[in-house]
Amino acid sequence: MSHPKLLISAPFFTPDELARVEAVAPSVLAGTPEERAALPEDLRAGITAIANKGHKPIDGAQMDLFPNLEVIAQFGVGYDAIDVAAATERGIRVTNTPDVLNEDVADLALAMMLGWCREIIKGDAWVRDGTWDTGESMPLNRKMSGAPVGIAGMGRIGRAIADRCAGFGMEVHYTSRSEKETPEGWVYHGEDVVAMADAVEWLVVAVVGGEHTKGYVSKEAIKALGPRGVVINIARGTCIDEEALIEALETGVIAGAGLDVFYNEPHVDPRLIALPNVLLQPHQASATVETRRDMSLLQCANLTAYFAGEALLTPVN
Ligand code: 8YV
Repeated sequence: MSHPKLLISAPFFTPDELARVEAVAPSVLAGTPEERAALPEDLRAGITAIANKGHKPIDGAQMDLFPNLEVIAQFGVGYDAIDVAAATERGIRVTNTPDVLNEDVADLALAMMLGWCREIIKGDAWVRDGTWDTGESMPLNRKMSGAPVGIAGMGRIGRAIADRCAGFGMEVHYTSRSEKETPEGWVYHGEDVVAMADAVEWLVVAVVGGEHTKGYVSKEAIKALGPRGVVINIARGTCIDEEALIEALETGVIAGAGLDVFYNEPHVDPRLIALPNVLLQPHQASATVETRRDMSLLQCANLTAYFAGEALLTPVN
């Protein structure tokens, strides 16, 4: 057997994805830091690339287990699990899988918005459990079209969400490091998420994860959103002050939330699970067959380019 050059660092790959990564180069699977540390030293020395998936951290110490490591290819647009500064210091390149998931992530944001305000899960139960059949009508719910929405983070995913919201006749506000070219009437709030929250009913979080956006949607921003406010998060759990969010949801400071990501996922805070005004999803925004295939293809294309000595397709550093 040829010496492995590629470390598959996470056990989360589906059989299809795994087969695709394994086909790139001779590989070895070591899902936990302990498993990686237990690999024989000469095997570790042969590893030049890591295929990573999921949100378990790869820090400098993990990188140092592989003295000849040159590239880490992340499955996902977010690379907050990887200490990119530590990688750069060591001359290790990092790649991700941007763009191919924009549409799906934006679709799920809108699905959560509509699902929350039109109470689609409750409506389904109303039919299934026979309540409707008794002649009882479901209580009226809330209109989404035309309402003001604030998108925190106008990157590629934020833009795809904003375009969809505009399609629903919503008044679009956004925060971003720089002002973007947008259709007329979209309101730019700089990076001031509190000012934006004050102006909208819906707050959709689409900022990049990582240390610099930790708690970006702060207690003040949540409070500014007000009693009709609904927070939607398809970014990272860390981007919101989750304690402040839970308190605001429990006390009616805001109306509700639709959450696909959490601070300590997959362990969701039981207080969120107990709340009827929260719509919960299992971090599935990019999880369609089509998009996960495209993410996998892009991750493998980066690894293939690396092993062929060609330019990386979507480098991060
Ligand atoms: C995936 C994601 O759930 O792309 C991202 O950053 O969070 C999601 O698309 C994740 O990458 C799967 O590991």
